[in-house]
Amino acid sequence: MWYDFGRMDRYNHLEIEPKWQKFWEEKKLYEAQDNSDKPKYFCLIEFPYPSGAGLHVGHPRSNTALDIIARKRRAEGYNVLYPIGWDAFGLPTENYAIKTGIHPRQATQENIATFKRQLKALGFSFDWSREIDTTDPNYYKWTQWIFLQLFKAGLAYKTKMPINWCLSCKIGLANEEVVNGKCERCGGEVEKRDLEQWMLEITKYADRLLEDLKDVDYLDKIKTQQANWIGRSEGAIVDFVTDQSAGGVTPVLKVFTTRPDTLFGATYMVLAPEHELVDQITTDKQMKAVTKYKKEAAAKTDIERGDVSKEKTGVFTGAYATNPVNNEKIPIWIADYVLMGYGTGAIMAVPAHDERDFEFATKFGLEIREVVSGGDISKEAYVGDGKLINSDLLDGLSVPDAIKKMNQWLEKNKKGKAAVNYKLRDWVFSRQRYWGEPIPLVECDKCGWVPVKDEQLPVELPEVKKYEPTESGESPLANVDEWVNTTCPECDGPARRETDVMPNWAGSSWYFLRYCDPKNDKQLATSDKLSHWMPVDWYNGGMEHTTLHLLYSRFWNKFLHDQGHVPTSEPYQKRTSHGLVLAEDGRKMSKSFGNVVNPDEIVEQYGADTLRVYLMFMGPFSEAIPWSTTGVVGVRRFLEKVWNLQEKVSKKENEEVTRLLHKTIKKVTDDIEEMKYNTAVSQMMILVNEIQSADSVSKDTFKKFLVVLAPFAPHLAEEIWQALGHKKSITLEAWPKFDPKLAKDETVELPIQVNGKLRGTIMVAADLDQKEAEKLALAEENVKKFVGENKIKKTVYVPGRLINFVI
Ligand code: ANZ
Ligand code: ZN
Repeated sequence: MWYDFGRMDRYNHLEIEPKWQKFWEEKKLYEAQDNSDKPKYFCLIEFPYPSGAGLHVGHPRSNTALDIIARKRRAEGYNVLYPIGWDAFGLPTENYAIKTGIHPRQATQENIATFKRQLKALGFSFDWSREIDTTDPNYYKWTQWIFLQLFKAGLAYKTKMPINWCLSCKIGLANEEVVNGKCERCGGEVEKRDLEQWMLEITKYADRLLEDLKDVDYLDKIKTQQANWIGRSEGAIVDFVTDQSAGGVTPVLKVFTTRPDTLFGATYMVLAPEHELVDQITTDKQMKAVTKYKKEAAAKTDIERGDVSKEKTGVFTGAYATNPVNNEKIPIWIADYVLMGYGTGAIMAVPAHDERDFEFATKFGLEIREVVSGGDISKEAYVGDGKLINSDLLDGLSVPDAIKKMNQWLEKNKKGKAAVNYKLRDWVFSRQRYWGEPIPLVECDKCGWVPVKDEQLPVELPEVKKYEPTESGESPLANVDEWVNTTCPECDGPARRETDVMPNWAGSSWYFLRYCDPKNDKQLATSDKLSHWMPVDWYNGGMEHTTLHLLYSRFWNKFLHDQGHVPTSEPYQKRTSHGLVLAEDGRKMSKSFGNVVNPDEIVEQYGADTLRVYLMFMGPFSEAIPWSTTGVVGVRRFLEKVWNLQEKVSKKENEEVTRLLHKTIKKVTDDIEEMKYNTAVSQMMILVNEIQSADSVSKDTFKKFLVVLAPFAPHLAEEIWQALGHKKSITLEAWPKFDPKLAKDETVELPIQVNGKLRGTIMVAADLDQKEAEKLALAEENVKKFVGENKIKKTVYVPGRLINFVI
């Protein structure tokens, strides 16, 4: 007998799981080879932020999904890189330091240790030898180096920016960190403040970031999000000359419009309250009202201002501008529905064809002049088949033609030109905080901003006693005189270090590159290794990161590619996303709701394999699914059944089991590629039930089943595999092939009717598709005869039941 009856006692995950984890690690089974004849495959998950709360059961959903891909690819003969690391700079750790006085580095180390223990207990096939940590000076040295390349290429600049300032966190927030006008982190008040900020000119890459989406395999919804965030609009910039000249200069207002065809319908103009020309053009009489309005607008967030449901407000500046197409004088207003950060911060208002303008004009009694026929001016203004009216040279043209003609006219008469505008803004790359990468620049009175020399990188974070930002809003680093005061790398004169640090998006914008060569201290990675591994073949992460993180990292990769440091222009060939794991009560898991599931407890009680298989089985991968303890127990039962199948192994096996095995191999093979993990698992359950009710299963069938189960439940599969007498890990076993004939559903006798009368039958697969069924049915001799030369008007096909031709 080849198996040991002694093993047939309980399925003891507590004994099995740590044992095989140790075995895999000792054998270095998951270490990726930089030199290998095998084709490479780079699987990537978003590296976690090691929070104090430990691993969340949501993390392993994505990790397991790509672990399954990684394990399958190894079995298919690929040299796989499936790395892991820590995105460890950031606010929670810093706020913890402020509260407890524990250095963020120490807290980070402790959190990493916890995460590492938890991830290892789940048996992921990460290449731990490539572990990276964004807060390690050997890592952030290269983050700083990349920043300097951007600076040297003219893509980093410092400017006063109105930023969202949280009064209690004392930190500048990105727009998406402001939720309903409040700080996303603490819920506190947010106001606008002008602060000097380092900016990265991502807008220079807007076109390519949009254009190159066609070359990558991202889920459609992800491409859409990227495109919407970039927000490309085609239109024109038009110059309106004002009537308020000061000191001999007449201010010219530039507007961006997507509808230059409607210029004859522009009956007034609106400037954003912050527009730089507001004070210059406002008449004395209107100055008081304008100043008051500007103050009120400053207190609102862009989100409030853009809210279409809010009643429109605004004031007249007293000034007029000339509409370049008809020389009409139109009034200039300021209103907060025009945002400074978009286009030119000024618009020509066409109330007949723009909803917001319509509301505004109605409220303030401004003229509404229709210039496109067929539109209901009170609602959706532009109707596709409308023709231009009241528009002189444009009359009778369609909207697209009128846009073209007007753009030509503007250019010819030097009153404007066709233009493309993007919603995408430059990236605010400064944080006035401590726990981030220091920006490696020095300010010298003589030389200005000077990059730190490469040999002097990394610029390490100095020790500080207090982590709070200063009252002035400067970073706590500003208080460390010995660190701040330095010498200029250019002229050796006295100089000061930049005290802002980088935002938490920095380290994650290039980490995939570092995985290719994590220990290199001469460069961020050798070109050989980058060429070997890049691009990432499959990247999975949360939908919440498919806008900014994806855009930022694509930008950095493109820039580094342009500079000759990186082989491909796009970093990720394929990008998918998982849904959240919700709490059993259907809400988000949160400490404050007391509904958090701790993965440690699940691993302890049911085992890592149960957790892994459950996370894949719980529901469609892309959907948010509530946790279910009953579901976990059900999966555990399934694995116990697998365990017990060991008793059934014999030389014999019935046909049904063989057939189902091949079907299962096929389904699991296909489903994994489409991330239909839940149906892959249910197919394996069907097979296991079938074997259980059969007398026996052949060793060959059982082995093949274990190989397809292994990516899901690697510990259990390995245990049984080695119990079957194998000395080598199941990881090294090739992915089984299926026999397409056996994998097919049973064949059925399909009745063929012509005009409802039975004319023949054929043997076909039960799930045959319609096209094939028609072809086969029409080839049948008797059917051929009855159909003859007649035209088939209609075909009714019920797979497995019948096919009927109506002639
Ligand atoms: C005249 C016009 C007539 C407009 C019409 C629209 C319809 P998208 O498509 O999002 O790019 N606009 C321009 N700058 C703005 C700003 N800073 N704040 C608020 N609105 C602004 O939108 C472009 C349109 O939004 C522009 O085209 C402008 O209004 C407005 F029948 O100009 B339009
Ligand atoms: Zn200098």
